[in-house]
Amino acid sequence: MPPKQLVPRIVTVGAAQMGPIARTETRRSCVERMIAMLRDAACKGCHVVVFPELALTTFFPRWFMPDWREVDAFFETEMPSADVRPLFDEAKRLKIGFYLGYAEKTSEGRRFNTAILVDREGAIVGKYRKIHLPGHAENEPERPFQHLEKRYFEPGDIGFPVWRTLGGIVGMAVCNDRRWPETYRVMGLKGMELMLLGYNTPAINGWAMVHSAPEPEHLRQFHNHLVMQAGAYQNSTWVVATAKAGIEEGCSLIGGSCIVAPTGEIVALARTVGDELIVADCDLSLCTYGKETTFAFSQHRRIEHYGLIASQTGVVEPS
Ligand code: CDV
Repeated sequence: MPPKQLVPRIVTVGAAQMGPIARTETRRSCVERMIAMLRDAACKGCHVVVFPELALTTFFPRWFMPDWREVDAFFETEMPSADVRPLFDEAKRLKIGFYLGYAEKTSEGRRFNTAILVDREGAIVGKYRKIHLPGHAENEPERPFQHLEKRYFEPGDIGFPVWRTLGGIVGMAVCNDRRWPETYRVMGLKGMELMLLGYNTPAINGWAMVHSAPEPEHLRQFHNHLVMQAGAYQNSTWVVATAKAGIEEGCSLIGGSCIVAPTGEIVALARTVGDELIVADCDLSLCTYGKETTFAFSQHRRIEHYGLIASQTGVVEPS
C-alpha cells in the first residue's frame, strides 16, 4: 500500500514587528504603520498578520501613574474605535485576518491586557485576555523603570480558548504567557495547530539591575526563542511571535520576532528592531506528525502523576 499522504494546509502568516512607539504617538499613527505592513503582507500573500502586544500605544506599564485617568488614556473602551477602524477596513479589503494586542477597559471598569483575532472578513472571531501578568503592583522607584502589569491589569478571565479558523485550530497568548509550558499544553490539549502571540520584552531585567544580578541581553533573546521553540515542539504546533522592539522612551526592547515550526525550528526571524514584516508559509498538516507520534497525548500522557500542576502554585520542598 502506498504511504498515506497528508493534504497540505498552507496558511501564509506574517509577523508584523513594530519599532518603538513614543508616549506621544497617536493611535492613528500606530494604525498607519500597521496598515503599511498589512499592504506589504498582501503583496507577500499573507492570510493573517500578527501585531505586537499593546500595539496601539507605548508600553505604558513602565511608568507608575498615581492618577488613574492618566492610566485610562492608554485603554480602549470599544474595539474597533474610530481610530482603529481604518485597520479593520483595510484588512477586510485585503482579505487578511489579524491578531491585535491592546489594553482593554470593559464597561464594568475592568482592565485587561487583551488580544483579538479578526478573520479575513473583518469580524472579531476570538478574544484572549493575558493570564500570566509579570512584574509588580506597587511603585518600586529603585528600579530603572517599572513593570506594573500587576497594577494596571487583572489576570485574564476567559482561559485559553482556541478557534477553528484559517483552515485550522488557532490559539492566542500574550507575551509572558509564552514562558509557561501550561499555556501551550492547555491549548495543545484542544488540538492547537497555530499559536499567535505578541510581546514587549525589555532587554534588561529591572529587578536584576537593582539586585546586582544582571542578565546579559543575549540571554534575554535566547530565552525568548528557547521557550517558544520548546512549546512548539512539545505540542507540535506552529508559533508566530511578534515583538515591539527598539529603544522606546529610553527603554530597550528586544526584537527577535519569529515563526517557529512544529519541529521547534525557527523558519523566519526578524533582522531589525524596527517595523519589519516576516512571512512564512505554515503548513498546518505538518503538526500531524508530532501529534500522532512522540506527542500523541492520548497514548502517552500520565495524568495520574500531574495533579500538582493544577493544584499547587509555588514550590513545596520535601521536609
Ligand atoms: N510584557 C511582558 O509580559 N514582558 C515580560 C518581561 C517583563 C519579562 C516577558 O515575559 O517578556
